[in-house]
Amino acid sequence: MKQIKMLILVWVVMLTVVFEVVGMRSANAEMFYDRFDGAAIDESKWVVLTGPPRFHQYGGPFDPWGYWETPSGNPPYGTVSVNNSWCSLLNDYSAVFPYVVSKTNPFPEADNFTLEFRMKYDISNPHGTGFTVRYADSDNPLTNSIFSVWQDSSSTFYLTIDLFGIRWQGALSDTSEHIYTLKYTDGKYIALIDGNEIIGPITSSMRPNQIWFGNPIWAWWGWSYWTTLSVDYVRVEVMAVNVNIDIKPGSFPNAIKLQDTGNIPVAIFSTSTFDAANIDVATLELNGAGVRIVNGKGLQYSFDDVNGDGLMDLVVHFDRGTLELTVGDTSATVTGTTQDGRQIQGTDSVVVIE
Ligand SMILES: [Ca+2]
Ligand SMILES: [Ca+2]
Ligand SMILES: [Ca+2]
Repeated sequence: MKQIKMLILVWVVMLTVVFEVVGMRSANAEMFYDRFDGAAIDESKWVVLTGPPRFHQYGGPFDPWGYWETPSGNPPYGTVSVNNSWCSLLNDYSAVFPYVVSKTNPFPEADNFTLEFRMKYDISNPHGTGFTVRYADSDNPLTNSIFSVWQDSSSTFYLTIDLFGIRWQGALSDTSEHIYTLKYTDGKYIALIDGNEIIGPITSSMRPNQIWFGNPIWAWWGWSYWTTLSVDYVRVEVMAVNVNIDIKPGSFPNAIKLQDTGNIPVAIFSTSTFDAANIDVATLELNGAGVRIVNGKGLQYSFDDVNGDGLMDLVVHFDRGTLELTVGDTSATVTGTTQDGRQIQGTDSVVVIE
């Protein structure tokens, strides 16, 4: 009998676990953000490269292989300036253009992320420039490209977005502002322009560790005018790790009566890849409600194997005083961070009554 009860309990717990509800309150964390709103580019975030060496592509344009050398022609190779909260890269007739590289890795090493930036091309010319996201494991700036936006007005390229070699082509000489987005979710990349998905999903375990924009090459095959570009902002957000939760462990539906005064217990489950013991309990919130603190006893939580899978789960008691649920809401979300700073979130269904 006890075993049957346990099985029913496990079944109910499984039924009530809801994975990743789209459009829920988000626990995403900003990891890198530059709005370019100072008097000059922020050199704590970017390395500005307006001099040698430059990358000499063996075969000329579009050859990813080559070597670094000092080009003929005197630096600086154009200017990098900040005006009206846009960072602009500019040159004129020559074979070398400035470029800007992220100073440290702007991307997370483990979690899902979203990169978003607003950029516009000011002029489109035969020598192309762009914005590139790559895994930099060598000196070659053109290999290990994950995502790039590129434009030139030679016969080959228009506005081009490239995700692992899959290309989307836009208009010739596009000088409109666009928001470009790269999302990495559970091993899959997608690319978006102005919110519309245009490439992907593409599965890859390769993670970027560098951004550059401008152009690092020496166009040794011919002097010409450059495509110029401006960037309004660059933002990288770390997406929260989805965890499995059970509001009112073992009971369903999860009725929340607003007139009640008691705590709301929530189980946060451990899995083979997530240990609930790593959660920083003080950071947890359930739709505005914090973990209950009892005078002299501190935060109200305990560890228990709620679903009987052999892994200890965290059971927290939320203080409903500041709960922001209203009648008609159908789900509630726990957010918080782990002790090593990863964002977590988990969602379960609720029935909210007066
Ligand atoms: Ca800006
Ligand atoms: Ca429940
Ligand atoms: Ca468990």
